[in-house]
Amino acid sequence: EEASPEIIFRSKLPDIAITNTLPLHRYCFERLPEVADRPCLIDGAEGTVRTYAEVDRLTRRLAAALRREPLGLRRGAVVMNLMLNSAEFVLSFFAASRVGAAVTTANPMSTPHEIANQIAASGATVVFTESMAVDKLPASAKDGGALTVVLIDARRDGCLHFWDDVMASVPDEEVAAGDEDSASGDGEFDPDDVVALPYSSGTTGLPKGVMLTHRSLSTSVAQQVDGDNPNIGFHSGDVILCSLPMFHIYSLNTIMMCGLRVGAAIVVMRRFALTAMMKLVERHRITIAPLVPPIVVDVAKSGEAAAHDLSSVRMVLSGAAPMGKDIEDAFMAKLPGAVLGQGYGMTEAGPVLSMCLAFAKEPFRVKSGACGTVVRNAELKIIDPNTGKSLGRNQPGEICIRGQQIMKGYLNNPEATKNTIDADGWLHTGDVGFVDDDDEIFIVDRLKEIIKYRGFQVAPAELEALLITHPSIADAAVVGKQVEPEIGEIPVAFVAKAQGSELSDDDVKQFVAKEVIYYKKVREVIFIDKIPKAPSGKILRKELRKQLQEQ
Ligand code: AYL
Repeated sequence: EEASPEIIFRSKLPDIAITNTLPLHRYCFERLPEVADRPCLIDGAEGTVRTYAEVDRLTRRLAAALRREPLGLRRGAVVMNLMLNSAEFVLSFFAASRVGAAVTTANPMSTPHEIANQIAASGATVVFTESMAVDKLPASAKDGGALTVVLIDARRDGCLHFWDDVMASVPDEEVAAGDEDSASGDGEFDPDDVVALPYSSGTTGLPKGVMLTHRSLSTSVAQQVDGDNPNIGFHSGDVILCSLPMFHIYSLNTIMMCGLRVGAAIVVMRRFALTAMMKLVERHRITIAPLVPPIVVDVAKSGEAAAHDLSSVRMVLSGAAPMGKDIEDAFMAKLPGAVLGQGYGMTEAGPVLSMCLAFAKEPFRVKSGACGTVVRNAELKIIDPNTGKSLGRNQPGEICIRGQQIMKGYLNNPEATKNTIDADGWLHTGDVGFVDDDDEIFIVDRLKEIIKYRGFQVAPAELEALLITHPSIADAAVVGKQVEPEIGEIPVAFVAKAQGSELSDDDVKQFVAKEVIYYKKVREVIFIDKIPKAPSGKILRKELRKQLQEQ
């Protein structure tokens, strides 16, 4: 039987020549000679400015410190960034890149249990963190090895202080040694080395380490901001708001890496807060605001927008969760001078699959509610989830992506990798969408289990594994429930009680709340006799979701 040809969608922008064999820090700072004296990182709270030359110099100093004792990091090492947004986050990320190490990122609000899991799974031996998280760290790294803790905001016994102990330990003449051409101290570098290791549950199961390499991330950045007509027309005169957490791939890639690549100024907010954000827009004349749908809703609903001069903003990006046409329209009424559009990403995809073409330097007309067109230098197809056959325009199916930007695979998990990236190199997203007659992508559903609470991932498998450890719970299943757009979805637990148990829904909620970060909390509990399952043992989530809708 002849295989029918695949239907492949491409960007409307032509492919460009992409150099993706440089270490990521060199790629992101490639324009350093031109932008050396321009503002690079602006501290939102303090207003202090560090130039590109200063940031570059500081990452070299930190890299030198990482190479020496007591840190002694080499190519292949793993460092954890466990902090809210800060200059130190950026410095440790690029210092790690310089020594050939990978950075695994995590939310400092995580529980001790979650942090210990990620440290053990990633093999991190050094943690950059802050006071709010330091007491939650495990006593040691993987297999009882030493865990070195670098604190950015306090001094404490048993920890190194970022500035006083680590940065100050390097003699000036050693800083320049960070200049050599390779990423690692020993002169070895491979573009397929892992540089970022965020955790994501992907289409199924528990969170897994997503191996993003120097090659994949520089390709992704190039697809967004390189070329004569970049898909996102950022430039060195831009002032980019960084209110989304850098421990998440959206901010790490589209704000931090893309912002540095173009030589823009990045205004670093420790964490998002609506009023503070508007004040910063005014104070620094912010031109670019990358947001997530819940924040777009906050702004659209807030009476405060009118009290601030937000006229400097020319571009508002939204991504990481669905945003409907009505929200887009309500927001635009508040910021008529800006272009609002969506990017669609998935950690495993490098992360950006598609980006709004109204952001291009030479913009295209786009439709409200679309989440962009596939990025250049990549291929996208829509497949029938049952047959695997590729579908034409306007036919919804599973979105698949191929290109050099996608992950190398899941860390130490070839099985999960094989289930996500097929033999032909296509990454299967678990998202359902279609491509319309103008090459715009619309996402309409999700095949995968994942729940999105304000843009953050909640993996049902993680909550189910926890729930069934409760002695009064015989079986459990967790699905997402659509709620107000400020939140998106909440995790709802279906629980089958053990025989004779008096368990209440509050008992269940509190049991979970003790072990997980706030956005993974079970917000509703439904008791049920038996969890519906296929003969294979797979939970029939569709049935449970249907039950929720009928509630
Ligand atoms: P993860 N519309 C609908 N759903 C979306 C969208 C969107 N615009 N973007 C992401 N998702 C969902 O790994 C979708 O289900 O990465 C996708 O598979 O935390 C899942 O979220 C992936 O969640 C950008 C813009 C990065 C967006 C991103 C997304 C990162 C979210 C960089 O510039």
